[in-house]
Amino acid sequence: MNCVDLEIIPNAEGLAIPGLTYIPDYVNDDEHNQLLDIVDQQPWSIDSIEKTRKIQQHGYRLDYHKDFLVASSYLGDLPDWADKLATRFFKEGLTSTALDQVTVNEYQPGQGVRSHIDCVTCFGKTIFALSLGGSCVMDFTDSVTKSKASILLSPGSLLVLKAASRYVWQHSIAPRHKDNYKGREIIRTRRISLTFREILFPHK
Ligand SMILES: O=C(O)CCC(=O)C(=O)O
Repeated sequence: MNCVDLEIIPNAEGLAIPGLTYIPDYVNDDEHNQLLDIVDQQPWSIDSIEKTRKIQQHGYRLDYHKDFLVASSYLGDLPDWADKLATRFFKEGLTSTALDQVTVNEYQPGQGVRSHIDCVTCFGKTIFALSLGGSCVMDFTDSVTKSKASILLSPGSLLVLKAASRYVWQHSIAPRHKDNYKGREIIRTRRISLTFREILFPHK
């Protein structure tokens, strides 16, 4: 079992964002559909930053003020489906630390997420996002050089952010109904992302 963090891997699109790994079809169609079914059987709440998007939280409940985590409360062990994925990430060497928080994000067409770097003092060095449902373009901006890059997140894909892609590059999803990607128009449909993080002390 390889539990060592992966070195920088050029993603499939050849993006020059150090530390970004994009794995298309990380889950197969059956796993994808099962995950969507499970998520859709759980209650939703409203996220505390954007105030419009629906979320579900597992492991820890997180409350933010602006970008900063102001409170967390332990909710219990991750549910089976999340624990299985977190264990798989660990076994495959995608993370060397245990992930203990999962946020499920729902994006209806027209919804997005503002440009941000995940709170550095609140979360560990690797951030995961597994995409389900519709595709969308995620935009990246280097906080220092202001260079920009975009990546298409397809259903079943896994995005792993570490190193500069986690600490230097901001990521965002524009609130729009369709994306243009490499000359292709992609109509947004409901997208769900499963984000996995490690909560750092003293935030837990
Ligand atoms: O929807 C995603 O894939 C990313 C979500 C995100 O950036 C976040 O929850 O901080």
